[in-house]
Amino acid sequence: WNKIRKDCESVDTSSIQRSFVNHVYSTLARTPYNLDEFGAYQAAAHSVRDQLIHKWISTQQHFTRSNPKRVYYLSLEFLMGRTMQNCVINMDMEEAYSKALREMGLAFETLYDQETDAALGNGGLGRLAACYMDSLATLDYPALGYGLRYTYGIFEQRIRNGEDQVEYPDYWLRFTNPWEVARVDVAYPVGFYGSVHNDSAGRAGQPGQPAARWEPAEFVQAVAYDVPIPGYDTDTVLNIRLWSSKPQRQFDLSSFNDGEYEKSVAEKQRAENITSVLYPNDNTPAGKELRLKQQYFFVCATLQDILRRFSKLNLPWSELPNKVGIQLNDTHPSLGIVELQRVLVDEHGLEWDIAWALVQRVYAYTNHTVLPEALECWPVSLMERLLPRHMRIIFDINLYFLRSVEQRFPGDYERLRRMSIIEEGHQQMVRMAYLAVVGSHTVNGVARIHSDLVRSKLFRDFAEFYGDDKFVNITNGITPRRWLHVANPQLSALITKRLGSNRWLKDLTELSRLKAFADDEDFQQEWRQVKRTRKESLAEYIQKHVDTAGEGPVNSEALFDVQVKRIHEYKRQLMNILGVVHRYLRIKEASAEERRDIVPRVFIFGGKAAPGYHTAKLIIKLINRVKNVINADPDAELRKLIRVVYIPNYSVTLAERIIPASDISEHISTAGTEASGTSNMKFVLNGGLLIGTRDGANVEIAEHIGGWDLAFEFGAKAEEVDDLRNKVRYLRPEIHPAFRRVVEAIKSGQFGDSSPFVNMLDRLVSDGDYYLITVDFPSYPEAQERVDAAYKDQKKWTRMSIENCAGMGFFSADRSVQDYAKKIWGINPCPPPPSK
Ligand code: 26Q
Repeated sequence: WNKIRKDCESVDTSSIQRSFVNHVYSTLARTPYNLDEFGAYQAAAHSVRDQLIHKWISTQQHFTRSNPKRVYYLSLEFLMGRTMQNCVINMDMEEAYSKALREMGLAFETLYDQETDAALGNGGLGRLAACYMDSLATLDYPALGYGLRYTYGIFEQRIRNGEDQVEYPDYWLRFTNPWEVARVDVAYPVGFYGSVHNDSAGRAGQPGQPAARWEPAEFVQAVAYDVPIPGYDTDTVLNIRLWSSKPQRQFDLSSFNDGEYEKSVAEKQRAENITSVLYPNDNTPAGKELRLKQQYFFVCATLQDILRRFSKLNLPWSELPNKVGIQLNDTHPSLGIVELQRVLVDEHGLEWDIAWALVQRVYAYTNHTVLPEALECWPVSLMERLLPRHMRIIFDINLYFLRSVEQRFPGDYERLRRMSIIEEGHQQMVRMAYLAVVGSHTVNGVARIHSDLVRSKLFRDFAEFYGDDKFVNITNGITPRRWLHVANPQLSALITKRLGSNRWLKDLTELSRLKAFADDEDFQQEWRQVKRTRKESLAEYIQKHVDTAGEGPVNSEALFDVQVKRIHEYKRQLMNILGVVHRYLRIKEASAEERRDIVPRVFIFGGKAAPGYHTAKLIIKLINRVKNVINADPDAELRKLIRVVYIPNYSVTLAERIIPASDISEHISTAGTEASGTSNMKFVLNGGLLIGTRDGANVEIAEHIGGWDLAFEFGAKAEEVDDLRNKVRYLRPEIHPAFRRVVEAIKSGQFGDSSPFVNMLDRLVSDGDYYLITVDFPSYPEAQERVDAAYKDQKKWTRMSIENCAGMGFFSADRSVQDYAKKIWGINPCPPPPSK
């Protein structure tokens, strides 16, 4: 067996060719004569998959034998993007595959474009989970990701009539998925609804020992699909286990006769419904019953799997926290806290307090937002119906928790009301964030400023109660493999050449050695050349794939100014487009003389709006209206100076194209609202500069690159926001004339019928400017002028660009997961034994 297996693992040219040809014939049932590019991709993908699976089996066997404490990363979202290139690069097989296929007359690299993104996430939070899996694998941590295998990922966005977002289903599994392994042998039942009975000992309801029996009324099956994740430059291959819902019983043949047939088909539909669609809400929870079902389905299956693995060790329950750490990616999987308590108490007979102490030592919770409207809350009535036993357990958790608070702060009922997991009111609600705090040993924010706000504002009472140590910061990071090496091979090669090795790919702090070359003339020229190449390639993409209404190609000599991210009021794409209008009006009135001094710009927008988020969709409409008018301005000289592009259907794969092409990117959220942001890191790593507020990770990026002299800062500080909001609301300060002029221009109909926008704009200049656009607006165009001035001095600009990139070592996801491992999980790397 071993000898034959070793044979299968070999990646010399002829083995790769044999494996490729074999997959063309026996997996695809095709021949060289009818093999199109997609078929070639599929065969290559299956061949790469075989390599992946060998290493994956070895890793899992090694973990089982070594039996270390493992960490389980629970996330309702994994925004993976494409897989093939990342796999061959991480396993160091890109050249081998390239050579093997080249000899057969095929260009391996051109096959990458055939792959559909796995887009099982909304944005930052889902992409973060994907980056962390890459880093966990690269650093050989014994980790396992858990998620849901949605049949439909984030919707496909198209722009209708050149202005409005319309959504299309993303049926990504259309042509089978080579990057997963169906595990039909790994399946668990999941129950919903039903009733709760006191257990035989009659303990239910008694303080301290509230065991009971839940009899669900409805069951489905969770079936496992495994997605292997190779580390870079290591044999470790980790696993993401995604659950798919299936009906519990297969069709009962005897019922086909008596009208039961339709019923059983309907039942199958109902079961499969649970994992059918990713909810497209980013930072705005959807209070839908099906979403809550998804969340419970997820944690119920996941915990059965984790506990089955633990039970094989034959250890006492007291050992659970020494073998199992569970990280909650936001509150979305926080029902896992309740489910573990239920299993320990109801199914394994542990005493409440003993079980609860274990639960708290197992879980840790990552918070990704302080926006009050984005915090997850569920109606008690819904929870009671769907999960009656869990609802009772939540009430009990809350009761014991509030009793302990009352002991510390006797008679402080206002405090109890504030801290209660149950929000009282017209409709009782479960505050999932409070549940997550109470059920975890550690809570972390995702950038320093955000973690400070989490501790001092959002969970202030809890920090006072538990002590500050429960609340820590782990600044987000990104994987340099995908976001530099894969996305920007030209820059990666240049850096490797200059540093003399590619060690920086595993230790990103190595980039700091680039600082020494920031003024080097030759290096600067090569650096600029890379950026130029990437801008030209994006210009080409826009020309080919974006509806430019015959406007001709974008000028790749112009400054590329990019804002790509989910559309949200707090991210202030509205302020950006109003700034564009301001610039447009200024250029229009400028003399030929003055125009000679203006830096040509291309404003590039991209991003999806949640389908039900009216204002976000309106902002997309406005951006496109402005775009259509500016790009069609009769003044040809003006059109050379300003151009607007909306790239539809922003995705991981598009990000890999857009980010390396940016000169400046916009991270302009109202201070204190963006938890971290991660694209800011990606842009800077690729030599783009930032314009931004003192928000999220911007603050730390500025520190690490050498201060705000190397980035363009503007706007109110987080500490000022509360006061400013009150001022705007009650005192109505003078609106800056430039801002008024922009609003008037839009209202005058210069960008088409203004009626859709009037409300949104009037709110800004009356008392509804919650995100302080009018307050920050004057300093925003002013910061843009500093950008123009810096860009005119190309030598200075290039130096800044190199210094920016050189300071990014800290923002590797490798550093982030090491922080988690040390500060939160208490786990160690478990590297594979050297292969003989
Ligand atoms: C919740 C309940 C029901 C339906 C949907 C949701 C839901 C889904 C996704 C709520 C929020 C999200 C996504 C949030 C998100 O992406 N947050 C971002 O996380 C990044 C990684 O930490 C940060 O960099 C960003 O600042 C933060 O906005």
